[in-house]
Amino acid sequence: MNRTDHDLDQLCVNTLRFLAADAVQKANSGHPGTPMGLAPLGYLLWTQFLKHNPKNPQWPDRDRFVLSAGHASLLLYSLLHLTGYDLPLEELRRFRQWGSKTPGHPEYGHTPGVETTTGPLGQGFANGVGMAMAERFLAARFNRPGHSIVDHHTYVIAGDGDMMEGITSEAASLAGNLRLGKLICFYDDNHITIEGSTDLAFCENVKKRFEAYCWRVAAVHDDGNDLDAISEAIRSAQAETDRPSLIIVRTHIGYGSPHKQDTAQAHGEPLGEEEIKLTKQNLGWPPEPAFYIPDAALAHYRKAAESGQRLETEWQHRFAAYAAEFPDLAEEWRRVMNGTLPEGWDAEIKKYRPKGPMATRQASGEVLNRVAPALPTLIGGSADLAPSTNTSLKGMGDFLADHYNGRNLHFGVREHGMGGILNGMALHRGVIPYGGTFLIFSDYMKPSIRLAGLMNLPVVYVFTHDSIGLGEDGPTHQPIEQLAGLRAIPNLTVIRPADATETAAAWRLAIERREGPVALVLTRQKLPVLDRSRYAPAGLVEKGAYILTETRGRPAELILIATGSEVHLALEAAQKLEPQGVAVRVVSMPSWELFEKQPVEYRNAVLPPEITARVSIEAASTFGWRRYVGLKGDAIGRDGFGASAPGEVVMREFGFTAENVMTRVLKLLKNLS
Ligand SMILES: Cc1ncc(C[n+]2csc(CCOP(=O)(O)OP(=O)(O)O)c2C)c(N)n1
Repeated sequence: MNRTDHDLDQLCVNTLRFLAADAVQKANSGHPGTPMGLAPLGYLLWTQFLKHNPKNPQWPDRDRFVLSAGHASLLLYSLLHLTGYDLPLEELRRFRQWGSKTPGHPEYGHTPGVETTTGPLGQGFANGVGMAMAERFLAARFNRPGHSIVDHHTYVIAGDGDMMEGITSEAASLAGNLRLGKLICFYDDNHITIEGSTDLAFCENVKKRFEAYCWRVAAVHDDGNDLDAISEAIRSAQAETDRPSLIIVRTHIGYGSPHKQDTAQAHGEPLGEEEIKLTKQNLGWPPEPAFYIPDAALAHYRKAAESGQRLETEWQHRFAAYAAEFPDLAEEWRRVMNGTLPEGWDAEIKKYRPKGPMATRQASGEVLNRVAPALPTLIGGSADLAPSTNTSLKGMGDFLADHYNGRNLHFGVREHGMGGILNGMALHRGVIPYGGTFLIFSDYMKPSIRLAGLMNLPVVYVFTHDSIGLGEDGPTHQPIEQLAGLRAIPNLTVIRPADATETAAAWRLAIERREGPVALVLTRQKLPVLDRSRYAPAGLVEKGAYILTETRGRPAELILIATGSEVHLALEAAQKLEPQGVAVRVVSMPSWELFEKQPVEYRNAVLPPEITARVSIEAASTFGWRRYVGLKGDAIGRDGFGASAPGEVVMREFGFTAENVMTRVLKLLKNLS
């Protein structure tokens, strides 16, 4: 490298460093030190290796970049601005301010070029694994000899915090097993976290750990400034096709700061006006103005826009040649990348007639397998519970290292990893991802579910064994507060269908929902199939709640509101109440969220405000049911833990019997009269 190149490199690297330091200083909030340490890597990766087009952040075959250490957001924002994305410098000046495009942590859908929301450590790493899996699946499905239309890398930058979080271990272990050669992760090994040195809590050998996960591991020692060494490491990682790569880069947090480099102070607070001045002096940077971008540096960064345009144009030509030879596949590719569903995809749902009493998990498996042929990029699996969650796609092969076109994913016993990976797959686009486990273990993946909601991702969760009714496995496996917890997550639609027909309707809604995740909550135990010639149609699931049946000829004086398996209990209780002169309405309420979306007229028609005698029945925590039963109503549920015994016994012992419902109802009516 000659002198001029070196100077230009340093200019570009320091531009990044001081944009971060100045922006945090101006906001008086944020994390300056990590972008300063990572600046050389960020500069190299984004100007020489990352295949991206700043003028079209949506180009489908771009490399994906994930900043898992989301607190270092200014590294990403600065790179986006410098390389020519639609992120004006003014937005960096407004870092962390109301309405700016530069929120504290990167947010998907908010800032052009941000591929995922990161901040909760470890999630980004798992997203990267999911993106790399989606890439391999789509490559296997769509590429043809001589035509590679899906062929890109996924790059992740992760810090010590990411490495410490369990989700990273889960996702890394799976990525190694799947031999995801196009996944390249950088570990920002700066020895500092918030409380101080990593020695306080982290002595493990990350290199050996990742080698044990079947990754290729390389280390760049020095001080993270050796551009040649970093380049060499990236090139070798790109040449590796058989294993994911981890590149450990020893960096220094707050690089260049005379008093704060290598200290935890550089992690999460502004350097201070005086220290910034000293740091600029130290690195030969003019103290003024703040947010200084030398013309030569900007010009160099902006070359990314030109080369990106060229790369995309080349890809467009390749795609045109592909489309000429494989018009149907090309059409399908466009469709799946747009996230649109093929015409008539739901024909089999319409035809579905359940054969007899069955668990809703079984109905779910049947429906899933009926729609799968029409949705070639519907892929999913479970955290080692497929036989129980009924999530296997029969005859569609397993997604394995040497078989990336299989549609059955095996996440292993890694719920959290599965949650983060599903998000990454949805973020990649092109696939409809689903993942299953027992409802109780949704707790193990909550942080990822929350992020799916936050990012509006179309991910489907299949949560089975949905109540104490699961029986013998006992209280460790019997969900109580999980439904309430899931319902509290914004933008997650929870659907707990009452029978096979509602399950089919729920799957249709789950597949059609593009703007957020859906959790299907399903029974282990058999349930009767509601006779739709007697009751309202199952399609009404889309309203969230609907009148299933009511006493003929008299206005209802009492409403029983039930979900899932308890709908049958409500019907039984209603039958017993009618001869006693009580006019009952039974409302099936598979989804609170869908009901809340209905116009007030509809909601009032189903739950008329003047009928205050209301009883909810759900074999779970009653938390939240006051919303629908009101202060005068009653909520039948289970607020303590469950117990180990056959399901019917547990249900009976905890009061889920028609007799108990009757008793509670009659008591309520007496109190109200
Ligand atoms: C799941 C999660 N737990 C805690 C935090 C709070 N937090 C943000 S950064 C950080 C320390 C991370 O250390 P490291 O990855 O080494 O980052 P660096 O100090 O290099 O910036 C913590 C604990 C978080 N963002 N996410």
